[in-house]
Amino acid sequence: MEKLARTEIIESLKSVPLWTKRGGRICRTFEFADFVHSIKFVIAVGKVAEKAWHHPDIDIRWNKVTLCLSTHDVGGLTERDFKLAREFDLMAGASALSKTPRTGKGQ
Ligand code: HBI
Repeated sequence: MEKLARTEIIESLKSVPLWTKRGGRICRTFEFADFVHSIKFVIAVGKVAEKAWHHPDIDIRWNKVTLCLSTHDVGGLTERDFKLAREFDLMAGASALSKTPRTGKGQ
């Protein structure tokens, strides 16, 4: 899969407004009710990531989970990263215990 150009990244970021570009990665911090719900989310993320064979960097801090995505092979971002980011957004939105405010924008 091809590395996205700067303008393509700006365009793709519109589909995941809660994610920010940090260097060559896109990241989002998800907030949950407590540690148990963070872990449940991470387990669900792990299953989806393994199936897609595309794995986010994961940082767990009690009720907050930060996911970062990049495509190592190309040394940057591809459509695979954005596709998975959108999937993780849907999963968090579907979790009754997610504390992410529902803006109705892009979700
Ligand atoms: N996960 N996020 C991410 N990016 C990759 O490029 C990637 C991955 N998981 C497995 C994978 N690449 C494999 O193709 C090998 O690089 C191990």
